[in-house]
Amino acid sequence: MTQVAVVMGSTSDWESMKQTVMLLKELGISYEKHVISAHRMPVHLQNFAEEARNNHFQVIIAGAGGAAHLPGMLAANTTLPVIGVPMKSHALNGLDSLLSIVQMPAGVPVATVAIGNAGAKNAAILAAQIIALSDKEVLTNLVNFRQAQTQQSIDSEKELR
Ligand code: RP5
Repeated sequence: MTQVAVVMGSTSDWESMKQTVMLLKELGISYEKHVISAHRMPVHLQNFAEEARNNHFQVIIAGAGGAAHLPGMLAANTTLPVIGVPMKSHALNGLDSLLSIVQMPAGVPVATVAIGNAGAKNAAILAAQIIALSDKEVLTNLVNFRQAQTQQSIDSEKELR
């Protein structure tokens, strides 16, 4: 059973979304990655979202840019948690993506993270935190990840000396 679906609107989103995949691997979470464009593949999008729970995914992470309707339309068609990652677009630096993803109407939430690489990484960690509610192995990986991150920050001070 694959735990997380990583969906992106275009292969052009991969540069950022590979950060998500790298962290999911580090946290020991299984994933599938898919390119599904909300505008160019609307029927695929609906079918994928409707079948996501039956396919045993626990969380969907969706990265999209510009008129970024992918996370919202996935959320509209599933009761699984959807985490939206706004891509840093060329025209508006990702502000367009952020506003498209974050401004969901009441009733259909998308957990929206930061624009670009930080958001792509945090999406993986947030997915891990959701999965860790019922998965002790992932919880252990998450705790170890946090401890290593804290230690790195402590050690980084030495570079200033
Ligand atoms: C969105 O449009 C994608 O998520 C991507 O960020 C943006 C541009 O897509 P391409 O024209 O590069 O395929 O659907």
